[in-house]
Amino acid sequence: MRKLLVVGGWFVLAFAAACGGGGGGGGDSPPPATVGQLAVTVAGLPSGVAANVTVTGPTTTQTVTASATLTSLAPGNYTVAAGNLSAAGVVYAPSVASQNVSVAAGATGSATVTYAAARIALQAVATGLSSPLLATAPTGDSRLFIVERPGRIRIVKNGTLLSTPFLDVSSRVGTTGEGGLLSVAFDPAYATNGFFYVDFTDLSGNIAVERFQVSANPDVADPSPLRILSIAHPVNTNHYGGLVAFGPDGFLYVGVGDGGGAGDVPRNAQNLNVLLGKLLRLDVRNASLVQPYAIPTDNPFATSNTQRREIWAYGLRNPWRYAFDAPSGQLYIGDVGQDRREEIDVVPAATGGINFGWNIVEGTLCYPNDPCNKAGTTLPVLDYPHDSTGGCSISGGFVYRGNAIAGLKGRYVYSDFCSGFLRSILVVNGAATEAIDWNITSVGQILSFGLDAAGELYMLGANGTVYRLIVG
Ligand SMILES: [Ca+2]
Repeated sequence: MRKLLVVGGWFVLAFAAACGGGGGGGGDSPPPATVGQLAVTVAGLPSGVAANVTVTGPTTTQTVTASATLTSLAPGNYTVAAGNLSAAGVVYAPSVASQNVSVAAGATGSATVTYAAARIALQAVATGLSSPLLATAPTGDSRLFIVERPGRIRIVKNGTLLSTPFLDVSSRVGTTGEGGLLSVAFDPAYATNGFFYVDFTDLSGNIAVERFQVSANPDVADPSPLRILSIAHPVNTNHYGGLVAFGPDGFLYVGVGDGGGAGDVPRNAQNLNVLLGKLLRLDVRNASLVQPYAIPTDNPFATSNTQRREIWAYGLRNPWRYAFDAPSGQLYIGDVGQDRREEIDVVPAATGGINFGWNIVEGTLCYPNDPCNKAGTTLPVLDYPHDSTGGCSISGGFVYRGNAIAGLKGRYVYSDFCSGFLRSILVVNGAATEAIDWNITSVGQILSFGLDAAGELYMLGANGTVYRLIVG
């Protein structure tokens, strides 16, 4: 059954900010013959709300917060870039994020930035699922594949949740603590080779990565596995990590938690001799029983005899969800915190060997107390507290590159298991900007996100529902 939960709606405000030449020499007066002017009109914002507009030209970059005429400009091409903003709980998005204007000597160019309130609604595309932990699809595939924690992968096809699982490994999956079937990654060449990879905890609580292949029926997989990787995870039943994903480089990444408990007492995350508390990078293109994976030659410890060659990055506590954003070449990691901070790390995807700091730091704070030596660690671009404004356990999402929601383009979305919010940031030059809360409060605990082949986003609720993000 499909349900539509309308959280809000796009609407254009009936009023517009005052227009016209508010600055400099005035829009109606011709500028001197050697320079030009640019009249920027901001529309669609309530009175008193500052626009988020940046004008960049040959020799200047200026911030515009309200309608204004910029004077004494060198002739040439100017970019008028408009970003999202939020005011009084409402998100405003520009109709066009960037426009180019030519400014000629002795003349006044013009640009109009029109804002409208942007709202996101959630549309249920599958209900009655058992702890949906990931939604994904092979490249170019219109189906949506949903991982259920007890050990099944389900398919939504043409709007219908198929009753027969694509894969059912529940008899081999342990679900104690945070265990379960935690993710699936389709091979970049799935259309031709039919391979996909899953990450799960076995009946002993150890971490397993296995490869499967689709059967002659495209909606059902062959149940015989090829074991790629096993990682002992004794004692504790939390912090498995659990996401497998292919990078833009074609290698398989495996997020692995620190071994669990609290505080990483064995200091696994900083120990380069163990795979716990790491992001691993494997070449599985020629996977076989004899050699399940190879080490990419540019892994940071690829030639080491003392450190694990699988390691791509370290100092992670529980990288439950991470995401590659190919257009920007960035890797986003939502690393779950201990008792104080939840964090988002954003780094160039092609840079290996980064130490994300756990358990020296938790987010931006020393762990467990000041002081600490943060040298050599990469701190998050954003962290948030364990309190009423924050949450308790970040559920990392994806950078939105779809088409349905203009106000979300290029932004990284995330949630929190306890708070259930939907928030986004725009990362510019390594810094989090335009932090926005999209005011979604009604769906309870959020386990994870999904991304389909068209780049559209999904929120996965502990209530067993997969919600597609649509314009409200
Ligand atoms: Ca960190």
